Amino acid sequence: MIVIGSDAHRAHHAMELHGGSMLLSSEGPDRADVITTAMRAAGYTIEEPQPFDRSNAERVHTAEYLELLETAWSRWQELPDAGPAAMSFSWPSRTPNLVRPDDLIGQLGFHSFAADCSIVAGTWEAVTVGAAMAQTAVDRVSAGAGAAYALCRPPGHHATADQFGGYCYINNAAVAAQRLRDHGAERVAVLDVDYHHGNGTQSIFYGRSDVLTVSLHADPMFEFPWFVGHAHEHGDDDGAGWNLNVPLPRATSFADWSAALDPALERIKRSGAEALVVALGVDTFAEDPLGTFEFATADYASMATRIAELDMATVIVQEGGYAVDDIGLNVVSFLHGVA
Ligand code: SP5
Ligand code: ZN
Repeated sequence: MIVIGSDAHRAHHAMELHGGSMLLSSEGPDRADVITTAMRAAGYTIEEPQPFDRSNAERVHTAEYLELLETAWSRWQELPDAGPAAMSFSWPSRTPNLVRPDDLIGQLGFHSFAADCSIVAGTWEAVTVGAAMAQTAVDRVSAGAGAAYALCRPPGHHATADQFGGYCYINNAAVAAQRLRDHGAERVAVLDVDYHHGNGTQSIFYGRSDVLTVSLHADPMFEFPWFVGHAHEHGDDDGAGWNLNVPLPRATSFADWSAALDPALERIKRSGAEALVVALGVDTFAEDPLGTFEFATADYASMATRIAELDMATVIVQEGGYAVDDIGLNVVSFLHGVA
């Protein structure tokens, strides 16, 4: 198994609105540091990514959105009352014909959808190196490696073409899927196993049939990202029939989740996809402070073994997982199951 990682993620630790206060985010550097330590202990060698390919990211994100991510922190510094993290206090209402404002705070609102997410000094560095990991993992798989894992941090699957949220800024799974397409795969499937719905990935490919998006997740009737992630969302236009959501109840066991995986794997087989991207969140773990599912460490190996039975070239990108003490063992369990 090829593993791509970097310490550049440490530059990013944002703030999030929690219980009415701005707190240091649950999505912190310790997550990737613990995964790195566990992987090295398990004998994996971690390779640095190649430089970030911005043109590839611009195929799934708008240029003006990436530019905001890149410049927001320095623009924020110029504000007289700049606090420790750049974020808006106002988001677009349900109104057609929205206009992107010139003002930084207005643009931060225009380009985000959740107050669990903000921009700090190292955000751009971390998110571009994270996307570069996904890109390098794709390049290795396109060159013939069976599977590669990108230790991305922060995660990506909530980020849409032009909005950050859910701790996500650049959608690494979407970047990977697009790059696999651009390297010649006629069709690509994304399987999102994070506890939360992969709303960003869904939305980026919602009108396209060349990238199948499949997500198993906590029902948005009770869980973030709310509003989307329902079973009736099948895709639009050319993408009609190319999105599959499997919302699941609170406290879902691995046995029940695994049964729900059957139709998802069948859909991927039937799609004719030539490559697979797995958006690997381990916030389905029983001890996860953000989740309600009841998975054990060994379940990630079972999950991976079932996915590996698809026998497809596979790029795995790291998404959520906040039970930091166990996150490394859970990821290693998954990777062992793939091999
Ligand atoms: C990638 C991913 O798993 N994103 C999840 C984003 C969920 N954000 C909302 C979390 C609300 C709970 N906040 C708890 C903070 C405790 N420090
Ligand atoms: Zn999650």
